[in-house]
Amino acid sequence: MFTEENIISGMVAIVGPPNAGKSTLMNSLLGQKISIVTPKPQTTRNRIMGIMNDTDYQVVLLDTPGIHKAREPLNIEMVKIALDSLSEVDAVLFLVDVSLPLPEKHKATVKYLEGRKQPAILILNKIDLVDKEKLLSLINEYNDLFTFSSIIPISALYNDGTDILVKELLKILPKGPRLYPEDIPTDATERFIASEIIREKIFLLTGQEIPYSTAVVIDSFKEDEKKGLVTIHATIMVEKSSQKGIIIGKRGSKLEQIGKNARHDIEALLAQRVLLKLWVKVQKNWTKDMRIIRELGF
Ligand SMILES: Nc1nc2c(ncn2[C@@H]2O[C@H](COP(=O)(O)OP(=O)(O)OP(=O)(O)O)[C@@H](O)[C@H]2O)c(=O)[nH]1
Ligand SMILES: [Mg+2]
Repeated sequence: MFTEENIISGMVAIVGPPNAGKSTLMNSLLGQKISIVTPKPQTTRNRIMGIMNDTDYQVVLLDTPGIHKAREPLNIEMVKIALDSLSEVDAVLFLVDVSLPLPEKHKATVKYLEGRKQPAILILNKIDLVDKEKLLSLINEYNDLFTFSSIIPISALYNDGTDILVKELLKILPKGPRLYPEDIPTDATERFIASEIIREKIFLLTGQEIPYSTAVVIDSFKEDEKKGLVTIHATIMVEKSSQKGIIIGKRGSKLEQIGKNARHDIEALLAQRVLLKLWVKVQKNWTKDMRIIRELGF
């Protein structure tokens, strides 16, 4: 029997360059979608918690924004969130995309792991895209950079190798009581996840700088239990009026599509019918304004 005091219990940060598959891995380990995923880099902007529970362990995962060379205030804040998460955790999963060569900038990123006492596992993700030889040469290159406690090739998308990853992770985490109740998969509110789902649809349905110039604010979130209906009002903030036009689209078609796709996923999340009303507002250069960035909850 495992008592509440002697289970394996730890916090784990998933860090790495943008687009490596960090959010995909978190969702895959949880068996449910908590973090949004898109093919575009810099999708995740916050620290998103996902909690894995079993009879003999609790692993609290922190999905983080991609670590990159940031210039704009919003990006600097995102990288800070990722790096700060390193100080909160018992272990680090450093995730990279093996279909890309090991660039100079990864070498700089690995430096952030140096001098820390927590163990770090190197996760080579997207192995479905490369052959074994490429994998072996990458393993050698990373071994020269840093002493990882282990190196695990996986495909987060196809859930391949993730069982081995969990086994390795449980070996390096401490024992202790659960940090969170057993029945909650995340500390994120439904409100926050709804705003992220809307942002995901914007990332998927718009191009160029638009995704990076948008933020989503939930203005109201009202549940009518009798009707089994949740009414959500949300504002999409953009930086320029030209972007407002693009998000709205011809006769409102783009905004309608964003709303429709988002509503579909939010209904699945809440297991209720959802009425989603979206507005678009210009908030000049908000990505450069620390005050607004803070107001948005970063
Ligand atoms: N082929 C393949 N694609 C993957 C795999 N894992 C993730 N992807 C894809 O890679 C893209 C980025 O995935 P995300 O999970 O959003 O990556 P991320 O590291 O969270 O990205 P940011 O939040 O932007 O830093 C998406 O298109 C995923 O479907 C994988 O194992 N194989
Ligand atoms: Mg992500």
